[in-house]
Amino acid sequence: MTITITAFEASPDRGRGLARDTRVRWALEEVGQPYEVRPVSFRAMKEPAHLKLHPFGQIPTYEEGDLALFETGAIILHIAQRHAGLLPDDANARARAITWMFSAINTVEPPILEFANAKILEHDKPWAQERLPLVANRVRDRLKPLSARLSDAEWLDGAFSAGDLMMVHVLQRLKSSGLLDEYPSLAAYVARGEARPAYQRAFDAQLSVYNKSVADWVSP
Ligand SMILES: N[C@@H](CCC(=O)N[C@@H](CS)C(=O)NCC(=O)O)C(=O)O
Repeated sequence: MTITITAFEASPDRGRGLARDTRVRWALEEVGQPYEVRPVSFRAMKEPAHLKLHPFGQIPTYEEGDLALFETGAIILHIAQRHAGLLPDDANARARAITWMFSAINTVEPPILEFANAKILEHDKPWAQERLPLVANRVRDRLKPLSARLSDAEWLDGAFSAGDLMMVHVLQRLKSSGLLDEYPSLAAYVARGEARPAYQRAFDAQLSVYNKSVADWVSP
């Protein structure tokens, strides 16, 4: 059955792979499932056809036969439960890997998004310079224990899992800030994730959409 995901028609991060379709692409590459991509414009994301798939008017969405999903946590869990390669067979190890997925999106991602918003969307506010260090420290409050837990292990709990995939993608948003480099084991962890062939394929696929959108813009 064909899998179709949605992604930004024109990547706001200029192909750096931070948009969340990249984590879904990566999961599909890890389990060897082919997929199609339907690019959507910012305007189309807020129109009824897309809102039927995603009530908040965002990307990515996931369609497979008569199943339509939104939320990358749910999408990646669905992929990981149906195909081998992203969750261990042992029931307890599987539950722990799923715990890391939730931890990435519920505990680690929120302060990182708050930090990104403070830097990008709020930088010109009169209170921005006072607020930014507070928000940065909230990120450190997550990175420090995460780095202590990872220690010198390769992945968070044994073999690479959907938990690592989600955590690596969440941490990538910090790369340009310097915050990740304060925790060398986490920076190396992210680099290990990025070195996986499945990640490389996912990254290249999302980059080709960006390059195409630039080409269309230069020569319509
Ligand atoms: N919690 C959602 C977040 C989805 C999300 O924030 N998507 C962004 C792109 S990465 C988006 O569509 N932004 C445009 C908007 O919110 O209007 C998930 O994990 O799928």
